[in-house]
Formats: sequence, C-alpha cells, structure tokens
Amino acid sequence: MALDDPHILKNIQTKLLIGGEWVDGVEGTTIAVENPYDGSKIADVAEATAADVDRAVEAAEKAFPAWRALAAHERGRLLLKLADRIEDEAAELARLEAIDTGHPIRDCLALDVPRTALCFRYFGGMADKLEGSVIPVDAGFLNYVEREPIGVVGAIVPWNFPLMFTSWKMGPALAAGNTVVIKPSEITPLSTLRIGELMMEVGFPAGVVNIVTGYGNTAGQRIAEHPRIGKVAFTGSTATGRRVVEASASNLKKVQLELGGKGPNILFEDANIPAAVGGSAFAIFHNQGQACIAGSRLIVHESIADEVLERFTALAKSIRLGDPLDPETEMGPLTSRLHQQRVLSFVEVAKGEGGQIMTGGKTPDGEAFAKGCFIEPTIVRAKPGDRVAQEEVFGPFVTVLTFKTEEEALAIANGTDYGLGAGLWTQNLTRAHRFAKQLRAGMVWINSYKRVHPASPFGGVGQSGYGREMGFEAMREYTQSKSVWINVDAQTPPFYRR
Ligand code: TXE
Repeated sequence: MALDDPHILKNIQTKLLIGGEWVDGVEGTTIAVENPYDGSKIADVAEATAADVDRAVEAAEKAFPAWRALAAHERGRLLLKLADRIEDEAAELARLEAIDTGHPIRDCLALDVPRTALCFRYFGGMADKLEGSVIPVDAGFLNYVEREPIGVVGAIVPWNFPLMFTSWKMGPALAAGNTVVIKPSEITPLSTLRIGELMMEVGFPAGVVNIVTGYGNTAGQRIAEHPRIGKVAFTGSTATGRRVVEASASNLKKVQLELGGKGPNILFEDANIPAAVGGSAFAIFHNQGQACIAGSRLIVHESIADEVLERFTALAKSIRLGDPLDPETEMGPLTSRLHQQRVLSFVEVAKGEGGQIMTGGKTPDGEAFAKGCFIEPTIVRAKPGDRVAQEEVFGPFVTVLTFKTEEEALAIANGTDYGLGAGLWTQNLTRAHRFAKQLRAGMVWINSYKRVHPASPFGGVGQSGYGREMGFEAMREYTQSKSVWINVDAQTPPFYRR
C-alpha cells in the first residue's frame, strides 16, 4: 500500500490551533514529520515558537471565563460528542497514528483509538459529578468546599502514545473547566491535530483548546515557564521533567509529572507459566517497548528460569515485525531514528557489562526493514546492578534477572530509582497481596500486566514523577479547592467581643 495514496487519509492538518483558527507560526517555519517505517515525509507541520505559545495562552485566557461558567453537563456533552466522533473516525485515526508513530495498525484499532474515546467519554461523564463537600466546623458556621478549575493548563505530550495521552490530559482538564494549551511531541504531532479538528467540529468554543506543535526546548520550555499558565501536566523523560519543574518556579505553577520507569515483572515459582510468558511478552514488546510502564525487568524464580526463558525467547522470536499498516504486523519500527540508535546503544552497554544477549540485539535482516527504525525483540540476561537493569531503555529490550527468595525478589524489584508500574505472577493469594503492598510503585498488576482504564489512577513515585492521571484523582489534579465559611447564626458574637 503506497503511503502517499490519498485514500489512506482524508485529511492531515498541519497548522497551529489558536483561538479557534488554524494558523501558521509567527516565524513561518515548519517541522518535517517522518514515517518511521520508511523514512518518508508525511507532512510539514507549522513550528510553534515561544511567541505562538504566548498567543495560545492569550486565547486560552480569553476563553476561560465562559468555559468555566458553562454548566458542567454542557462541557461533558461536548466531550461525549467528541468520543463519538473519534469512534466514527477510528479507521482514519488509527492509520494516522500508525504512520506517524510506527504502532501496528491492529494495536491502534484495538487499543489506542478505543482507549482515547473511552477516556474522553469517561471524563465527559465525570464533568457534572465533581461534587464539593460540607465540613463539620464550629457551631454557627457552615463551611463548604468547592473544587474550582485552575485556569489555563499547559499539557506536554510525548511521542510514544500521542493520541491516547492527548485524551488523558485534555479529558480531565476540560471536564473540570480549564482551558488548554497542548504541545504534542515534534516527532508525532498529527493525531493531536486531528483531535483538534474534531473538537472544532463538535463545537468546542474558540480558545478552549489550543494546539502548538513545536520543539521541546522552545515551545515546551515556554509552556513550562509561562507566567499565566496555572498548571503544567508533563509526560516524558525524568531529565526533561526536572527542567519543567525548574521552569515552573517562575510563577509557582502546579506541576504533574508522568516520567520514566523500569517496571519489575516478577514470576514466582508457582506462576501459571504459559499465561505469565504471554503477559510478560505483552508487558515489554507491545508498542516496541516504548511505554513508561513497560515490564522491562523480568525477575524470575530460578527454579522456573530455564522453562520461562525457553518459552519467552521462542515467543519473542516469533513476533511478526513489519509494515505498521499491515494488519498481520505485531511489532512496527521504533518511533524515530534517534531513538532506535539510543536503544541499540544499550545493547553495547549490555555486552560491556557481561550481559548475555539471548535473542535480538540488532536490526532485523532483509530489504523490508532496511529503511525503518526496527529492532528485533531483545532479551538480555544481566545482574541487578547493571546499567541495563537500572536505566530506562524504552525499547523492545528486556533484562532478565533471577532470584531465590521472596526477600531477594523484593529487593531487586524495589532496587531502582523508578516506581511506576510493577507486575507479579503467582497462584498464592497471600503472597500476591503482601507483595502488592511492599512494591514501590504507583500501579501493581497481579497475574496481568499493563492494564489501564480511565477510571483507575495512573502515575508513579520516586523518579517516575508525581500526581495522578485518570479517575477522580485526575479531577482533583486539575482543580483547586476553595473553602467558603458562612456565619449562619445571628447570635454568634463578633470575634473580638467574646
Ligand atoms: O523525551 P522528552 P525524549 C523517556 C524514554 C526516552 C527518553 C527520551 O526513556 O528514551 O525519555 O525521550 C518535550 N521543556 N520517555 O527525549 O525530551 C518534548 O518536545 C518542556 C518516557 O523524546 O522528555 C516532548 O513533547 N518540554 C516517556 C516531551 O517533552 C520539553 C515518554 C517529551 O520529550 C522540553 C517519552 C523542555 N525543556 C520519553 N524538552 C513516558 N513517561 O511515557 C523536551 N520537551
């Protein structure tokens, strides 16, 4: 299928969305967006610079009073309409995401697009369910607490799940009554722009959502430091997250960080091995391992290690790599050349540390893979203190570690600076609960891995960041409380004359 076939995509929006208009950037420059499967150019997208972020913030500020004043169920209704339109356009959105990111189309259709619609729908339904509270305080006083929107929210989205993460940030922000300036990654801006078009189509008022497609160190930096943005929600690397926090000090904006991970995935001796092996392959190889919650450390009890590794290696070798638009493809290319090189550099690190490459560790042979950013599913045996067992590789690269006792398993699992997702496989219920409590992580999956749902909080501890996406927790993240005191007893004497 030729990628320039006009029937593949009805529309590729390439401009910035500011104040309800699609406009060029102030500088008039563009960013070339490439298909990681064959290196071809998909589009030239307007480059937003700091001046464009300023324009977008102005538009968002202007839109805020009316958006905030709109009945909550009306805000919700627009989000519900958007969810419906995303489902109508599922095939096209899936194709757009596949050519921009390299995600296999089967995953885009089964996961990325439905999860995006589900997220907008969940927060559409949530908009009018964010209740305040009445607090029992001193006699003669009524104290109630309302949750208010923050104002203009900046959202910075990475390249690994651009469509889904756009919904994770915009859903709760908008439901809560904020207006948004969102910056997708310069590598993968297309699906966010398409969502912007659908939002305009279903009737979101001008300026409620503004999309600035620019580079991190210019447009992203300006969002982080902007004096009139009240909150920034960031997903990306820990190093960039730290820069966002520093920049946010300008006006002490609220910061939410969803950063990297080094997910421990523990297989106890009583695990259902076929299920654990299949789940562990999904944990690391889905989306080419480019997931902050990836199960990138497979921690296996030594009594089952041989059987697990034999099955796991065979499964990894059988994964079908190929054109993301081919429905048979199970693994596509990594999302950029730069990232492919970064992941391959970890293979050299592993070798230098005495790691044993059990399979993969290279680009696949053959003409079909020559132009793409592919890496074979890679399994490396290593030691817990090795760099490949400590640092986030963010690719189809799993580090295998073994243990003898529960204590040892826990020490390995908790032995990195990260704390995002963690999994364990056991038939022993008591042990499962004990471990879930002891794992240093924001999310734990038992006899499964990498489950997410818009109703369930998502986020990490330690170097994995702070704050939570999804669920009621997200609504709290995108609001601030206001405590109101009413003197309801005419007899209550004035304070100084008691
Ligand atoms: O991330 P960056 P990169 C991890 C993963 C990956 C590594 C590097 O380990 O290998 O990070 O990826 C914007 N101010 N994750 O370099 O730089 C940028 O434009 C404000 C984990 O691509 O963090 C993009 O929109 N914003 C991860 C977003 O930040 C800035 C997802 C992410 O880019 C900025 C991606 C700045 N100074 C990478 N500099 C996850 N948690 O899921 C860049 N950006």
